[in-house]
Amino acid sequence: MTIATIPTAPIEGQKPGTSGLRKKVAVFAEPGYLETYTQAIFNAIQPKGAVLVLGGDGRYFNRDAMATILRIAAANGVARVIVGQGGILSTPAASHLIRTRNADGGLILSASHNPGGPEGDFGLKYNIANGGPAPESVTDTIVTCAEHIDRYHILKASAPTLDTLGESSVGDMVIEVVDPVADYAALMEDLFDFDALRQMFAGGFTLCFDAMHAVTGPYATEILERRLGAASGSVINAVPSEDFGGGHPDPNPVWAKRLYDLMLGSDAPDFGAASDGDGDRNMIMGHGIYVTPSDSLAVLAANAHLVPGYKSGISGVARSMPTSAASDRVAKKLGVEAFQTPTGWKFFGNLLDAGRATLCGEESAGTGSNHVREKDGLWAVLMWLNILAVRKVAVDEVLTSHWAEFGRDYYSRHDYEGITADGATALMSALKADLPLLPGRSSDGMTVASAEDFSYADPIDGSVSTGQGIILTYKGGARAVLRLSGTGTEGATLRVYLEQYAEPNQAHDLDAQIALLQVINATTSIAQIKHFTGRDGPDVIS
Ligand code: VG1
Ligand code: CO
Repeated sequence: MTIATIPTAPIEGQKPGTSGLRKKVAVFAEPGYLETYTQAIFNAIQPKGAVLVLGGDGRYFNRDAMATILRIAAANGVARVIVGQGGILSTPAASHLIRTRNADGGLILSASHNPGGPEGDFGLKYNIANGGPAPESVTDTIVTCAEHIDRYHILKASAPTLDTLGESSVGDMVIEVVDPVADYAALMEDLFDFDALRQMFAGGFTLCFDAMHAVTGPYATEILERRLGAASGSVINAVPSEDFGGGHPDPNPVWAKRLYDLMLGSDAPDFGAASDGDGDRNMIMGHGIYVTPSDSLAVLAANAHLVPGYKSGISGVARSMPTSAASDRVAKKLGVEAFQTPTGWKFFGNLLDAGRATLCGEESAGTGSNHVREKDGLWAVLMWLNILAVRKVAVDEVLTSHWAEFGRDYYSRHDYEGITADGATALMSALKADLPLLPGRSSDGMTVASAEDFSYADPIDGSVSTGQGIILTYKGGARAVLRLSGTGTEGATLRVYLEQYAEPNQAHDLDAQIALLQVINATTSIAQIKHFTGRDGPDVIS
């Protein structure tokens, strides 16, 4: 095996964000950049003799990056790499493969919901042996290695194409190309009542699943159409493309507008859903109704016992801090633990491993369980379908009956995209400086009850993560959270999360933006959003 050792310069500021390292394709494609960062990961994890899983969402640069990573892996003594055919693995399927094959870890090539193509984004994320995103202790080591690196090792021979199933080798390393869908689909068959679902579709139940030209196309077609019998064509935008058909593969009312409009129109099917670039997010809709991800988590928690994989109940529910309190109310009623973690799936890993939480969710359309260690878009869709098959009611009835029992947490997220980094930092600093003065302050009919800069102590390993966002709790059951995005690649994005609780006997049929008007106005003025961003309103409301 002939290895080249190539001098390289340290790379600074490569701290992974909320979910791995994301940069413009042009940055990843700079000579030596991907090579150096990959070597930094290997310096951190010491992969001699290791078994790794490798897959990506198929975006532009996926194949080139994979060929480079395979050559560097071989030169670093990796024993075996398990790769999805064509370089494809959805994020939850990669997580499952790491677990089921007892791999030492995995590399996932994706920038998730960020746009793709030559002008778009690329990303690289390292997952650990439990199948989940590396915790901060590991990513901190990778950053240190990147800052001190002076060479990388790469096999001189080229890597094989990844189109043929089976084993081959480069140098001393075995490359095993597997069907990206098979193991994942088998896991779904274990968790859900496929017979009941087949009967539901045979009985005329209709569905539209928007794969957004991203990685879930092949998974959704196999599971929903082939195995469950949904009508052919139920999965739309099913063929993955390198630039996601020019859109953002982000399943929300803005980017999945075609589906959104279809579901609100008179010809809507019974159920609508979408997933993102790498298949870990979900959007759920019924005829005439959009289910917020926060409500979805609460509904799944309340109904999980109806699904075979969770029939003995759940141990706890974890939600990210900006996610609404709806799931806390369900946990309380079930008598199970409720956790509030920082944004990002990596914070759920310890709770899932320790059996403290069974279901987890984020307001950003991420829902999942202990079946893998990533959020899982298709899993969320199958949870909903299984619950509908058992309860034999429509999505809107599931929601209205949930609200009648638990009350409704009106919820919305306002994003100010592409603002200046200086303005964004100044806004957060001013808010932090004001924190002690905010309790008791009134604005637009709302009074601040408490204000905090969220920090999280992991209940399992005690690690502490500070500065995770500002929480403003208002009197009367309202809350606002402000934080800066950690996944963008241009300027800064301010996320403002807004919620208002309505008791079981209060109105549940208001438009969310109307129900939230006071908390929106109060937060806009207290955080001086117009002043610091120069914007009159958000770019994206979801
Ligand atoms: C966003 C979401 C967060 C999610 C992350 C990764 O992060 O808000 O909830 O975990 O994306 O999701 P941020 O820092 O931009 O708010 V994905 O589907 O990219 O893996
Ligand atoms: Co994603």
